[in-house]
Amino acid sequence: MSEELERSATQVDHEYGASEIQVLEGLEAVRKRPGMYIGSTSESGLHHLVYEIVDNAIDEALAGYCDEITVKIGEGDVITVIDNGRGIPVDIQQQTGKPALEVVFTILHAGGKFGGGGYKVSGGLHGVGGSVVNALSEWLEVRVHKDGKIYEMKFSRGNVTQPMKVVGDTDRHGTEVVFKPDPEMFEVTEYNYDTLHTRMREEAFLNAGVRIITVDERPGKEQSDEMHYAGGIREFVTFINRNKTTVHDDVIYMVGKKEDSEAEVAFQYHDGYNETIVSFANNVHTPEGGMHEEGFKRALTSVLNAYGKKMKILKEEDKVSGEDCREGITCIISVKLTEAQFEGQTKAKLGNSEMRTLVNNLVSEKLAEYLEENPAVGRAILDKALMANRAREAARKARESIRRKTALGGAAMPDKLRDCNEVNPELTELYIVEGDSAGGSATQGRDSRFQAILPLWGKMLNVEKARADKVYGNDKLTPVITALGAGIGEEFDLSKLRYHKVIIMADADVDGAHIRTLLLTFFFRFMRPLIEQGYVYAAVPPLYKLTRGKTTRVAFDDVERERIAAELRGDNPNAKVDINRYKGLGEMDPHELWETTMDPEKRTLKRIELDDAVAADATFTVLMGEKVEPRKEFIEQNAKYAVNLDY
Ligand code: 1YM
Repeated sequence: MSEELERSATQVDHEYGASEIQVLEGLEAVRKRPGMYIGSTSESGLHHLVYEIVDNAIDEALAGYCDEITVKIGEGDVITVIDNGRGIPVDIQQQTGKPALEVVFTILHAGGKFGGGGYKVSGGLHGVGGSVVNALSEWLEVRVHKDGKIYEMKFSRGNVTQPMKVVGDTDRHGTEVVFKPDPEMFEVTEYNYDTLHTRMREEAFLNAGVRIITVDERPGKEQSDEMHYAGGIREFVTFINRNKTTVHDDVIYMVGKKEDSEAEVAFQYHDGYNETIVSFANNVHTPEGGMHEEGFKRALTSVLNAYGKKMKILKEEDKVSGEDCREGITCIISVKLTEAQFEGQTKAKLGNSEMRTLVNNLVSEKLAEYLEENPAVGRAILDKALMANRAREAARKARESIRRKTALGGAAMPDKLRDCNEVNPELTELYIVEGDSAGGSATQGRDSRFQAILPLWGKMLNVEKARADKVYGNDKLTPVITALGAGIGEEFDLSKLRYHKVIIMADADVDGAHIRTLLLTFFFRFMRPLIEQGYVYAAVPPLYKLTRGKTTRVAFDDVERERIAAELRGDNPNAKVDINRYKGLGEMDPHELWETTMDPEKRTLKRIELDDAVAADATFTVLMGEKVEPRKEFIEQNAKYAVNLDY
């Protein structure tokens, strides 16, 4: 059955103007395998529905007909997207004998982002997502304001429930799409305003001049924002650097075209050490980089070396490496092209080699010019690259000494590590535990066949304020690096990782949150794939212990505490139930710790997810960086989530 469906879906994909039956089967295929079309049916898929509709409005903006888009979450998590473009065409289409509007929302077009076929490009396959969103909505309504009339059409789960009709007069133009995601299709149906807002802000940065308005109308959650950046990706860089101390005032910006393609680059250095390069192709984020990033990196390195020599900042035999040139850079690269090829494991890497040439030529030419005209900026950037070069040399030596120590001693694991017996990393877990006493309980309570324990003690290094060589040589971090076995920084190699679950176990209080944040910052800056691949977890210890007579239970939050207290009392409202708050992990005996926090059958683990590297970068900068004011602000704003500060 499903094979048959797939075949008919493919047919609809390729034969535009399919029959009624095929239309239904096409949308049925979307409902059968929604993940193929929107990635997943989790929260991310739910939000993806909105992006598909917004993409159509953005395409209209790129075509030059629309400059305002509103995205609204209404009561019951109903989504409304409105633009002021030309309005989707309503005239009857030759091949199908139906209004174009109906075709847009009922025929599965080629080029779905997750299915086979090509990718959508601006000016190309217009409106591909409309039918997918329609198929996955309990209901969807569309109203088109065009040529003085309002045209309306309604659907339910992809089926027409009201054919297109004129419902009134208008003096505006544009498209309004309102839909309610089908609860039968999604694991969750509640929208997250911040998620939509962050994505819409990105769209506003990438499409200079387009005004995007986000509104949350749900009772108790009312808020709205208007985003409009005349400066486009320049303002994106300023935004990312907003809490950092910059090395020069200007954001360096360049744009160039060749035939149908366009490339835009904006960057600025700050006084930190990490590099943030965020690239896009046709407004689609390419987290794995690709040709456009390569072109930028090559050009940056060669221009800075040439300029350094010319200005005698670098000696003739000296050279700064690519990494040196990118230390502390915040850079946005955005290319637009007609036939984008996405490659890599997650289709998140741009494969078009002509983009390498385009960006390389653009940056080579324009950056050299810019540095000639702005020698103070040139000097500041080269000084920074030279400093990076020296530190990298020191770091390399420190790293080598770590490697030597590890190699010489064979399995020279840290003294404090209590390793497990199993050696297959897919089956093993490392608990990183705060404090020696909790470490002791964990060591006694664990299942030593597959659980290893590494206690941490003393003051942990804040890597956000330290240079790489200090990090490599740090006596608190070295045991972590050695125990994990996968190296660090540029040499980090996931295939050598000794445990596929790295579990941070810290107290459920502010100090615990601090330790957790310090460790996560370290992983994020120096072992990012560890987080990206989902290997890092936080253990969730209980907050309360409740005792009645010989019965003991634990609770993880206040609501659960009340529920369990009531259960323990049973029919006897006067029964005495002792409630104790755990002050820390160290208070639990080994058995309790195993039962509540370590037993895979019973424990709760939170996987640390990296949805958005830009947002995570900002959070770590604010929490762990130099500036005090933004940190205070962040903590005040997030005080009520204090325990979850780092997720
Ligand atoms: C809230 C969502 O879909 N806007 C939108 C979509 C289209 C047009 C304008 C449009 C495109 C063209 C001509 C064209 C679409 N049209 C089609 C199709 N907003 C939203 N605004 N006139 C209007 O591409 O030539 C698909 S999307 F295929 F019918 F032309």
